[in-house]
Amino acid sequence: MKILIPAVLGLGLVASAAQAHAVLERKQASPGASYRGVVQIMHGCDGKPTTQVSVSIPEGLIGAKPMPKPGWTVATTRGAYAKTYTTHHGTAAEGVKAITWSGGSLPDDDVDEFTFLAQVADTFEPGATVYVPVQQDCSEGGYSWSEIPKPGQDVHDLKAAAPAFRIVQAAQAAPAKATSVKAGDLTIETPWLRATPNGAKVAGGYVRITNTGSTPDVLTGAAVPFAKTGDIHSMSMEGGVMKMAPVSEGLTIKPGETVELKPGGYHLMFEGLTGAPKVGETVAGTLTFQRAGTVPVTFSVAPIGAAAPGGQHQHQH
Ligand SMILES: [Cu+2]
Repeated sequence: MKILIPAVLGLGLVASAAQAHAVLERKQASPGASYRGVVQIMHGCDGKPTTQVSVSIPEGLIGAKPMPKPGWTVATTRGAYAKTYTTHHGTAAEGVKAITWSGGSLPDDDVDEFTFLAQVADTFEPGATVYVPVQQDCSEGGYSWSEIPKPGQDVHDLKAAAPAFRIVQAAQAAPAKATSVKAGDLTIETPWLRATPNGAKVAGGYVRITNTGSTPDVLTGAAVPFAKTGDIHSMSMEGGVMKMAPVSEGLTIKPGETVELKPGGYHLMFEGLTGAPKVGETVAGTLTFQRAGTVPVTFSVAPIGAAAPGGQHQHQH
């Protein structure tokens, strides 16, 4: 966290808020993903070396584990979570709530890192900030970097703000598995679906199709195991409202042309859902063309509402 305000420096004043000595190196994590918490200790206490660093693991960071550190003794405190979480390995109702590294000596002028790993609960909403309070003790004195801004309060007004990171949509962090298929003259790239909440009635599917031949082909439908039907829809603005309509004649891919089905445009519309695709899964399905016939494809599943299948551009394989 940068606390210094250039305007204040311009006036030749010393910023009055203490500059944070404890910061998290990684500023973002995604719901359900793992988080590598790297606490950086930037200074000691008024010239005195840091001798102990204690990290409070906030609610929602599950299964925290410290990384051992040469020259330091690590200890953990376990406790019950506020709720039971679903993790990669089952469920967790309790775990490490605090980690303390002690017995070392980090000179005032040096910087060092104290690292833990944890899983981020999938109940966090993108945009949320997660605070990780840190107690820094020195051979003399110490700091409690544990203040958390109240609603409406500016974090820069705090004297000793807790280190923090932000929750971001998984699509920005998790690369999707890209699959490319050739069917006759067609190249079918990056089929993907949007995850749907349980109980959803429809799911959107997207894909990029290039016709490298000399004859047009027509995409007429699609199928996945969790939907009764798969049709092609168009999307257009009508009087300021997005309207979807079935494209009953199918979507023509002319020779030399690339057609991209994507959010806000042409898309596959799966209806009569009997299941819900989950982020990170792959779904075996088919696309049906007038000439190329029924072509097996593997859809990757991006987060609910994602605009693209993954953070990286998908055309490299
Ligand atoms: Cu639709």
